[in-house]
Amino acid sequence: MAEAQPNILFTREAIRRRVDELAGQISRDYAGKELLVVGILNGAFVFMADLIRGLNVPCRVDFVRLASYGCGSVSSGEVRITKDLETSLAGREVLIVEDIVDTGLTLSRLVGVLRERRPASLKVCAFLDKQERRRVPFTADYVGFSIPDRFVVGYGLDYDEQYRFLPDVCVLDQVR
Ligand code: PRP
Ligand code: 7HP
Repeated sequence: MAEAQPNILFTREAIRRRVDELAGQISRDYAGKELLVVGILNGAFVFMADLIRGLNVPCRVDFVRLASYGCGSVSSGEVRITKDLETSLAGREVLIVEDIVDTGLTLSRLVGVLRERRPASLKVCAFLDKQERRRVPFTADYVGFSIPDRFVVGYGLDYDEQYRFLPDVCVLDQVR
C-alpha cells in the first residue's frame, strides 16, 4: 500500500497567529504573577517552546512524561508518571501545556495527581482539542484549535514517533 501523505490542516502561519493570541490571553490572565509551565512530553515540546516565548509574564518550566496502560490501542485510563517534575508545585501558579486532548484520560488523571500537590492554581492549555473523542469529561482552560476526529501530525504530534518535526499540522487519516 502507498505510504500515507500528510495534508495540511493548519499552516505554520496560522499556528503562529493562534499561539501568539493564546500567549497574549495567558499573559493578561496571569499579570503580576509568575507561572510554572509544565509540559507533557513528548508531544507538547514544540507548542510549549513557542507559547512561552510569547508570554509577557515571568515563567519557569518543567516537564512530566506519562505512560498510559491499556489493551492494544484501547487506553484503560490508568496513567503512570515515568518522569516526574523536579519543581514543587506548592503555592505556584501552574499551567499544564499539552499538544492534544483526545479521550481526556491523560489530562483528567494528571490534573487529579497534580492538584494533590497544592498549587495556588492549576490550569490547562491544549494546542488541539478533539471533543468528539472524549471518554471522560474534560475541558481545557485554553485551546488553540478545536478539530474533528482526524488523526493529525506535525508541530510536535507524531504517528509512531514520526512527523513531529513538521512545522504545519497535517492530517494523516489513513492510519486509523
Ligand atoms: C498523546 C498526546 C496526549 C495524549 C492525549 O500522547 O500527546 O498526551 O495522547 O490522549 P488522551 O486525551 O486520549 O489521553 P502519547 O501518549 O501519544 O505521547 P507523546 O506525547 O509522546 O506523543
Ligand atoms: C493522540 C494523538 N497523537 C497524534 N495525533 C492525533 O490526532 C492524536 N490523537 N490522540
